[in-house]
Parts: sequence; C-alpha cells; structure tokens
Amino acid sequence: MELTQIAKRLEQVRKTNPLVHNITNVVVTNFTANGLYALGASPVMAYAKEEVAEMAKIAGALVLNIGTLNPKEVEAMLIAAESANANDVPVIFDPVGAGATTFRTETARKIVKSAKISVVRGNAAEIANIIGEDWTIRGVDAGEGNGDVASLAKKAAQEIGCIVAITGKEDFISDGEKTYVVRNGHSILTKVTGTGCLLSSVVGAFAAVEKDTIQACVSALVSYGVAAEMAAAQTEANGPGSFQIEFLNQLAKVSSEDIVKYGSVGTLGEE
Ligand code: ATP
Ligand code: TZP
Ligand code: MG
Ligand code: MG
Repeated sequence: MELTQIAKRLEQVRKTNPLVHNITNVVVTNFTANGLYALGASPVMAYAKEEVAEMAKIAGALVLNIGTLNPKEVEAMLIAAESANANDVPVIFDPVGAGATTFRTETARKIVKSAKISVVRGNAAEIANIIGEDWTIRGVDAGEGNGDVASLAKKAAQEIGCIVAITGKEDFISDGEKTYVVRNGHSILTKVTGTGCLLSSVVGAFAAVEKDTIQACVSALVSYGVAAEMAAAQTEANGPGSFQIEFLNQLAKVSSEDIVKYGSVGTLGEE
C-alpha cells in the first residue's frame, strides 16, 4: 500500500470532517471525543434507543464499543447498527473484553452475527474469543496466546465475514485473503487507557471517507501509529500523562510528510 495514498486519506478526513457516531464505554468517552476532534473528525455520542437510529443515519460511520456494556446499551447498539446498515453507513465494532465474561462474549457474537460490520478492531484475545479460539484475556487487556496472530486475523475475517484488525506491538489487518502488517506505534500506548478504543473510532473516521474498507483501516492504523511515535519522542523524558496530551497534539499535527517518512506497512508474504 502506497504511503502517499495513506497520507491523502488522512488529508481527506481533515478536509471533510466526517461525523462519527460512537456508542462507547464510560472510561474513554472524553478521550475519544477529543481524539476525533484532534484528527479532524466530528464526534457524537448518542446512546438512547429512541434516537440512535436517526443519529446513525446521518453519520459517516457508527462505532460500537462494549467496554462497559449493559443490556439497554446493547439493545441500542443493535438498533443503531440496523439503521447504519440500511443507510450504507460503515459500522466498526470494538469487542472490548470479549472472552473475559460470558455476557461480553455472547454480546460480541450477537453483534457480529446480527449486524453487517465493516471492521472488527480488537486485541488478539478479544478476536480469538469471538470465533471460539482458545486465548486467555485479563480484563480488557490482551493476555497470553500461543497462536499466530496473522493467521488468527485471517481466520476471523473469513468466519465473521468482514475486515478484522488485530492490534498490539504489530497490527494485522485481514480481509480473509490478503493480510497487511503495520509496524507503527509505541509501547507507551499500553499505559494510557482508551488508546485502543480511540483507534477504533479513528478507523470509523477513515471508513467514512474511504469506501475501500481495508485501505481505510490500514490508513487509520498507520496514521495513528505515526502520531503516537512522534508524541512518544516529544515526551520521552516524562510519562504517560504527558504522552496522552501530546498524542492529541500529534493527531492534529501529523503531516503527509511524516506519514511517508515514518509509515511502516507491508503485505504478508510479499514484503
Ligand atoms: P489492549 O487492551 O490489549 O491494550 P487495545 O484495545 O488497547 O488492546 P491496542 O492493541 O493496545 O488496543 O492498540 C492500540 C494502539 O496501540 C495500536 O495503534 C497499536 O498498534 C498500539 N500498540 C499496542 N501495543 C503496542 C506495543 N507494544 N508497541 C507499539 N505499539 C503498540
Ligand atoms: N474497562 C472497561 S472499558 C476500559 C476499561 C479499562 C477501557 C479500555 O480501553 P482500551 O482502549 O481497550 O485500552
Ligand atoms: Mg492498549
Ligand atoms: Mg481495547
């Protein structure tokens, strides 16, 4: 994938300012809204079942996140997804903590089965648990697994029938045939809560401006990872608090030149 194309998609997000409807968790709501603003998108959070269909209809993308799920919210997510599907609005799903409790696992499976999802973005354990693979999870953090993450992404994409992005030190993005690997990012991202959740919403912003979903997804991950690397370099002497703030700055500042210079993306098997 051409880095110049990725940079163009980032510029497209900034130019068109897509509305991203998020039904997300209480931990990350504010960070997600600020991250989307920094990137150049427009966030909206709307959760009531009485309004989600209308909101999803006018959005550029719908992002569903089960981080602090409850039955009412799950009902609203299914209504929102139905409206998004009917109106050709891409739906991104972040299965936070799937595998940690039965309610989360069953809800995640119900969502991918009953709605047409464009991208599922999560850690390896969450994705593995959705498709019934054995992978331990600790709360909402990826636990230990012995499988090959690239193969897991491919298998999950085939079984769920959508793009699957498994993130971590390396990110694997698959449509069930082709698998990309993105090697941007920084380990300090694991010390700030919500960096995975915000990334899922950023995937939504890119999917709103790029119909080719796998291209949108890879572009989001590269842009996000490069911004994180720049923020980490700026705040090296400090800690995760300074990084969190600088990361918002860099989501706004990261340039086409930075993407072309620092972006790292390959296709498995033909690098
Ligand atoms: P988890 O709960 O397992 O942390 P998550 O939902 O927070 O999962 P991550 O996998 O942490 O999602 O992904 C968020 C971002 O952090 C991605 O851009 C990913 O590439 C990056 N990232 C995660 N771990 C590392 C790491 N060790 N080194 C570099 N980047 C990382
Ligand atoms: N608990 C429930 S949701 C949540 C926590 C800590 C946030 C998870 O965010 P992320 O982006 O997956 O680290
Ligand atoms: Mg993380
Ligand atoms: Mg997560």
